Amino acid sequence: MQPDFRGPDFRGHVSLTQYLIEEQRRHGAINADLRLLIEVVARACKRISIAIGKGALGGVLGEAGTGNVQGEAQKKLDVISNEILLEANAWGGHLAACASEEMADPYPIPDVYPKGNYLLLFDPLDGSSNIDVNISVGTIFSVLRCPEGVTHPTEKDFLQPGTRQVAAGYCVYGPSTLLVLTTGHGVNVFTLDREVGSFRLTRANATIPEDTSEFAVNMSNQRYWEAPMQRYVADLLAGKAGPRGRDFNMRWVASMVADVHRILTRGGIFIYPLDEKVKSNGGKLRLMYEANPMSFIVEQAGGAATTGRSRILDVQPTQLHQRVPVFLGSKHEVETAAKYHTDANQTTQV
Ligand code: P6P
Repeated sequence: MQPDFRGPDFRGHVSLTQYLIEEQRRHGAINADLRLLIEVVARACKRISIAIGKGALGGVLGEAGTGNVQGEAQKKLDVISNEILLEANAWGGHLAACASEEMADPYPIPDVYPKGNYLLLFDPLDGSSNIDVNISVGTIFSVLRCPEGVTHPTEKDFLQPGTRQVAAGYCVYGPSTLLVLTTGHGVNVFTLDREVGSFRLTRANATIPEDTSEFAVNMSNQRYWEAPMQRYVADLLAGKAGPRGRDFNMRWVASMVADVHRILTRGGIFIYPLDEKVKSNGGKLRLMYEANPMSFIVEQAGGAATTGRSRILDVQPTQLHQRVPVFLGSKHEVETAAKYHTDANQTTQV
């Protein structure tokens, strides 16, 4: 009987490589190319973690003096992280192209290298506005299959709904550096062992509690929210005396990776709703390399993820950098928040 590396006996002793080989050999869940892709991304995240860890001593803090396709000023580490991921993934022969929050167009694998069957999308450094104040940030990635027969993918080849993801993950650069990964068979958490330089399995089959008393939202946007969101949060804030019958706590790191990891660890609901400020853009968070990978992970951990009106993973993308409203986390709480919106829709339709 082959060992089950997800068992409690193996916690902390199983490397990411051993785990991925087990997934390939025993479960047939991944193939050699996808295993290589995940290992290459993990190695790139290790390099990003080292760069971040140097902080002021590495001369990597502050603005890069450039802007990205989102119209945001880039931090030096945004650019460095993006370059690390592009360079790491160029030569392995596992990818056809990459797409990044930091680049307007997809990045085709140079013709000098062999091409593979996967498309990699990433936010190289999510929450980078927190870098200069030493708060946790992260890398988010999503993996799609390249359409059959396409050797030079363009934007339209990336426009696949989140249900087509074959893998997704994030690396959170916090007090410890953690890699959180799903290949569609649950969610596993790996901690970077800096002395050895490898990720070790530290939490197998992570699940999100179905109920919570903790919500994450940027309250300073309250005056811009739609009516259902106003009502939902007002009921949370009313606490024990209100319709929810219990008190709620609030957290907002302004780093999606950090907020989502807290929710993966102890439950909660993360919300970036449609509001008057972001309505013209369709929302704040990007679908392809923020909402979709995080939704895949959250659903694989037993949680839920919706735009408030529909399942995020079902959204058919129309643009590479399109944005969506996001409600994700503890299943029952996400369903409750969504009901405020669907009830409002029915009322307005009457
Ligand atoms: P706000 C970071 O820029 C980000 O994309 C997410 O990581 C984070 O949840 C959100 O934006 C924070 O937005 O409007 O609170 O600064």
